[in-house]
Amino acid sequence: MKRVLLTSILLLVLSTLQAEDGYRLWLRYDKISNTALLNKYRTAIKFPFVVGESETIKVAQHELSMGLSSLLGTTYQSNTGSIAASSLWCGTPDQSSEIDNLSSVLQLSKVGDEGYAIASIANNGKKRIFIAANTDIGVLYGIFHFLRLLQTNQPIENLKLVSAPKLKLRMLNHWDNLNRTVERGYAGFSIWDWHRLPGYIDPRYIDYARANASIGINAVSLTNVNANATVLTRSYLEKVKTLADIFRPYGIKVFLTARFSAPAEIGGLKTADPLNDSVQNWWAEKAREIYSLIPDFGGFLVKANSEGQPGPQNYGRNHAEGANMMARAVDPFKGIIIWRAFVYSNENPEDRHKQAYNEFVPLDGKFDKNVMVQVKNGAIDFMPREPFHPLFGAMPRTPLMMEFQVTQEYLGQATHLVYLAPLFKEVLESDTYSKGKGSLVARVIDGSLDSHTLNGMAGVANIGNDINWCGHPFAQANWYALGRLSWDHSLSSEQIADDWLRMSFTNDASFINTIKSVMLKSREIMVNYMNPIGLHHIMGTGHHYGPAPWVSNLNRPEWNPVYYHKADSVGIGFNRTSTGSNAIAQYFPEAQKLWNDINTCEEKNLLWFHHVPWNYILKNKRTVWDELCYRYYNGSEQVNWIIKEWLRQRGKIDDQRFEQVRMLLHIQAEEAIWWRDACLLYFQTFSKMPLPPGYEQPNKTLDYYKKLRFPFAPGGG
Ligand code: BDP
Repeated sequence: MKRVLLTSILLLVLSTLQAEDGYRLWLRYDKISNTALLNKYRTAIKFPFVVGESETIKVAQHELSMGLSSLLGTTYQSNTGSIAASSLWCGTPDQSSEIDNLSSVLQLSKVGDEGYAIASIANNGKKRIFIAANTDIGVLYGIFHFLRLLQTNQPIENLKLVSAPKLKLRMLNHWDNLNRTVERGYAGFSIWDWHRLPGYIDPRYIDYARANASIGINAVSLTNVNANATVLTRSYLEKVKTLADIFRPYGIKVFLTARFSAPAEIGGLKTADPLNDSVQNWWAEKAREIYSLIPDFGGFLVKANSEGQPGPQNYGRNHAEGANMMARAVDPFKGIIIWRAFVYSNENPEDRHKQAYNEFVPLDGKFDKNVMVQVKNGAIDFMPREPFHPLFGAMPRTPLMMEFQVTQEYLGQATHLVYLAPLFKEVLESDTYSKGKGSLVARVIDGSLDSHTLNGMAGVANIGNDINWCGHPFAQANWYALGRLSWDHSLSSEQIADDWLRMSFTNDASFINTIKSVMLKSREIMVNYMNPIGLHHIMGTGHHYGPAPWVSNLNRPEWNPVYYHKADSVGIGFNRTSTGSNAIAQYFPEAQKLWNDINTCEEKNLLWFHHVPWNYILKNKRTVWDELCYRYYNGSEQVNWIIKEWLRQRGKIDDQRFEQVRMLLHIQAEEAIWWRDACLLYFQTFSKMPLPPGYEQPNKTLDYYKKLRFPFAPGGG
């Protein structure tokens, strides 16, 4: 008897422990611990009804029943019980005459195809909460919002809110290979189990779709941009169809990456020339085949003539000719082509910063109407900090889509705690000045600046088959932030962090306040210990982990860190002003003016745009060398501050994630010192200046750092 009891206690302990492995993401729905609030919610919510029959409505009913039952600790089964006594009605005007009658009070004219309204309204003598939308997917999004209000312990007495997405395409780009490795993936293998699809449906696909729908993500590209044509063969398309069928009720469209040479590789043609009739027919046929399986297929995402990928230039054609040929194949089915602007070439001696702009701006206005050009946030490559890409604002006749990187390739991968919303916001709120002051990047990509109806934002996913999806428990916040900002780029980083923390951990105010402040500072801390004052691209070769500013022997000049920092006996930094590469001329005059003059260029971008003497005195009276030392040391010390704050949270959250984060933070602290010492020791060989007094001397040599090797670092794809 005793043993049975002990075993069940052990099992209980184990199961509670297992429950906090991070799998549930921000959709934990744990019972509300504040009893007064719990009672209020229970009183306010009776007999929920979600009206309708569609697959999406079924999903919505299920989510609502599950969410309410779990949060409120008592069974709520939607659409059972008395509709007259119901106090929570969800649906569309088409399905519910009550909602139809209230559509102007609910302001449904403002919510469009995907938005929703949530309002408390006295109706037939009863106070009810309505979650209403014009479409079923809007109802599902509204239900997720309502559940979020409960999860974050918000009042629900007098609700009156209207929400509609600012962007049409809210997308995750997976860089997943068919063999399940993930290029730049740090959270295990791909969640797409290609080998066992279409027969075996991993329940994870459904949880993935739920998580995306809960933050409004409505498009996913399944495969690596360094594409494999095999995914376009029949047997793989059947697998893709299964995923598309699973995602459809959640409002998610599937895209595939298309290898430009596919007609030759899998189609038996001699060429992939976009102006060749048989090539055009091949793509048209392929599109027909795909749409016969997946009628709402989103379209293709294409990386062409970039880093060795095939493309139209192999046949003397330009990017528009390539993109338009594919666009015409998917156009009859309302598909789109997302063509990436991430191009640069080692044969081009021009500053890499300038190459995409030079290539694409002349093509503005030449793309078909169903082509979007996807532009990385900065002109180099997802660095910890980059000024916004000069293409934003420079192609008014082409819908430009934002590409952020959620997977932290250059930001500590899945080991460092770095909250990316501040990075995303910094870019979105940058002023391109393309149409005068206030021409923010956000307004370029949401289509409002240049009146584009196609618009969107994508994030390179950080998702893998690790039990917690993203490797680092806090990396989930970056997936979450990408979704929330794609829906509404005016949300603050703080609001998003607040919601995420409450939903993922606890509503305990002291935990929220402290850890929110950690999250909000984390990106700047990392910039300081990795890439202060505008340094960039000084990471290790291939795996991109850790510092290697000394690398100078790679074949392609623009792959060498020395190309970017240009440290020499005089100073450090890349002169991109009018006396240097003049990349700055690609920006509109106001931005140019700010950055061209060393006196007005913000310190955070200094070495991005200027080659600055080591002893140049900054506004804060420190020399450039002293400032670098200050930043590197400050950044690494700040990681210790994060650790201190984290240790104070013991007991406020589950031990499992507490310990996981604690261990990762210790690695982060060691690696911050690695960055600091390796970079400063190396740059010191040029500056020949000592560390300012009071700084602890590095305890390893530059040679030690240079010899470090990481043959099996993850993410190689
Ligand atoms: C770089 C990655 C590389 C990607 C490339 C891209 O290192 O793996 O293929 O971006 O965006 O940052 O195409």
